[in-house]
Amino acid sequence: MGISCGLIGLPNSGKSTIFNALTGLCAGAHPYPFCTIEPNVGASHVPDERLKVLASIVNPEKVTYTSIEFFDVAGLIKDAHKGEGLGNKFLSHIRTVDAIGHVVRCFERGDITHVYGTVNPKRDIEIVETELIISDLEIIEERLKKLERMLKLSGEKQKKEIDLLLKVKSILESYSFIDTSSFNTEERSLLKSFSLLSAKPFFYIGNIGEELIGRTPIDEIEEHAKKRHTTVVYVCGKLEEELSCIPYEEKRSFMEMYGLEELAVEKIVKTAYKILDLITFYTIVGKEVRAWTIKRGTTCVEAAGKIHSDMEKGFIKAEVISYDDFVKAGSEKEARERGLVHLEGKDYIVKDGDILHIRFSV
Ligand SMILES: Nc1nc2c(ncn2[C@@H]2O[C@H](COP(=O)(O)OP(=O)(O)OP(=O)(O)O)[C@@H](O)[C@H]2O)c(=O)[nH]1
Ligand SMILES: [Mg+2]
Repeated sequence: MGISCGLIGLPNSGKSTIFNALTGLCAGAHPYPFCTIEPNVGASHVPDERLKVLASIVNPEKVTYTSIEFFDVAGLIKDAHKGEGLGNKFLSHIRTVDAIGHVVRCFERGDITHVYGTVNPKRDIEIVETELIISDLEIIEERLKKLERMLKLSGEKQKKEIDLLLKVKSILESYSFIDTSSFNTEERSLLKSFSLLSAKPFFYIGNIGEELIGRTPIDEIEEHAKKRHTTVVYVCGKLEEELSCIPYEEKRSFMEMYGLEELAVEKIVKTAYKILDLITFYTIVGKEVRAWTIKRGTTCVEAAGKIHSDMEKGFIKAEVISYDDFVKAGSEKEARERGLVHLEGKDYIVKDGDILHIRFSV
């Protein structure tokens, strides 16, 4: 199972266009605000050059990429929490995603309405982030009201939760996001239950016009991203949407023509992996070569559990070959003969690119 990413931003910032580019789907993307009402959901393969190389060596019947799911929701505008535009209730559709991509309109096009008249990334980011924060504050305030009623009847546990929520509330009221690493494990798990958008890893997606390809970064977004300790990816949504509809070989020559080194899906997936601190391991079993996504720091037995719960329960050892060693050796047999396969126990921390063969017994 892969990861999920929600796309947010002002109306007409290009969320659905980018969603289409990422998933190859055809969600409505038109030059009028509030085109998207119901959320669009779609998935994309996680582009993986190493998996391709492994497949070319092993020649399996099946190659299984890991996937990333994208959610495209309605546009947020100022005072959405008071019901402006489509309101803010639709944000519930992205409360369970792993990461958020905030689409910021940087392309100039007079015929595509900007709800505030001009292209102004800094102002737009602040409007959207204010609404996210207010939406989270609504959840916190509602919970606080409930807890305060309960406190009259009971005790300590509620008191702890109230203290935590008051702390989070004051962070949000200062227009900051929640850095979950500053809370202890118990607080983090409690916080997780509220699915706060402002506590999720996020990044900005600068949606640029063709004339800006190769002419980024854009200072005002970069400055804001630095303040928020995150990163910016620049894509030309419209061009990427068109590229997603053409065959692979032709795509590469168009990319060259436009001076694009990577596709939006490659940039966005890479960024999502980075901010979520994810790595990939591989399995070569029978006729299948497969990629798996895990959090950096995952142990071998936990990784085995990703493949199958029986492998976790009955874990004995794992045979591990690094991707580089496998490619150098040219085959699993040769890698074994050269002594490049090492046997690891359940506490071994899986490294990016490891090829695992789990020995288990149930
Ligand atoms: N020129 C240009 N047009 C774009 C770009 N990205 C999106 N558009 C156009 O902008 C319009 C709005 O794009 P959408 O993708 O529908 O925007 P949205 O953010 O999903 O809008 P809502 O669903 O209304 O919130 C469409 O006509 C797109 O074709 C871009 O990079 N360049
Ligand atoms: Mg849309």
